[in-house]
Amino acid sequence: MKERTPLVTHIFTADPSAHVFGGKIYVYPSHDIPHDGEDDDEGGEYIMEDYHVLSLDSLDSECVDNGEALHMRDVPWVGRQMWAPDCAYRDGKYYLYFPAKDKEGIFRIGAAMSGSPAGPFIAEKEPIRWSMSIDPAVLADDDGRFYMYNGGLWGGQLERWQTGEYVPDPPASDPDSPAPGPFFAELADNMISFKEKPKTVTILDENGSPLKAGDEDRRFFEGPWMHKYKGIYYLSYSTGTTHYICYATGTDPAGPFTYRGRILEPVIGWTTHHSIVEIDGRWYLFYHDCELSGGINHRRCVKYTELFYNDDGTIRTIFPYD
Ligand code: FUB
Repeated sequence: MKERTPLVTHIFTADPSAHVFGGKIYVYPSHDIPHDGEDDDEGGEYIMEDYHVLSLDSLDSECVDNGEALHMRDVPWVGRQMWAPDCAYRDGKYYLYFPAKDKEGIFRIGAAMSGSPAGPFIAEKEPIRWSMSIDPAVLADDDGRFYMYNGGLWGGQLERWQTGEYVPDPPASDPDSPAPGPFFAELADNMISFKEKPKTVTILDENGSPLKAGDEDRRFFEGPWMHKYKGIYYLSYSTGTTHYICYATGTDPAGPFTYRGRILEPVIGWTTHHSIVEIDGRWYLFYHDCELSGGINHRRCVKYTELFYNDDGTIRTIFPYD
């Protein structure tokens, strides 16, 4: 596959979570459905109903669409909008984590299981207890523990959980107040439940103060991803309204993390969403844009490009069309 070109063109794909399982590359994207409806601030245009797992033997090979891996018709609790998923492997089983609105219109995270990284996956009948909001990403840490990071503002409903309870119409946040962070929870040994209620992760500025809600160039919006490089935890995420992929680093998986910079400048389209994975000793960014559809926000395509670290552990900013 060529860098910075769509991995597949026969369907629209977004939100790629990439992993190496058994020496092969697997990409878990959302599957955008074309329609003629309007965009809105709640993400109503993202009406996805199923997942297809993509795979590549290596970055030089063609990308294979392994077909439908899970459909909302087979998940009893789901009402609509199956958004950005991720996958984790433990003890011979693959676990797909996915956000969707339940029948009441509240985003929850579901889990589904398979013996194959390409699926098909069998979903649990209920969402994960205490789960809320969108965009799960799971880190398999070196010590055998698994952590989920997730959340998203606006259509992702993160503002609605700031009291710990679901509030359908929360007051607008003060731009000088600390920005809502993503949720963090350790997965239990069964991989389909949390050990305890998710906590909020804090992202600090260079002075050790929490990033503010009005700091739209740097604060968390959606699409968290966690990877480890040379023993340091790298939390990366989209800034949404300003369309950057940024990152923050820390020494504890639960945070706090300190803002370090930008990984990806804005792409064609409103959303930006990514994952970072090591393949054969080099590091890659998987991301999406709307190039394939000529800029239609809900018709996206997933791509990859190499990512480079500086000697001090900072990441070189990627300009996607240079
Ligand atoms: O794909 C639907 C939503 O758009 C995702 O959950 C967000 O991260 C954004 O990419």
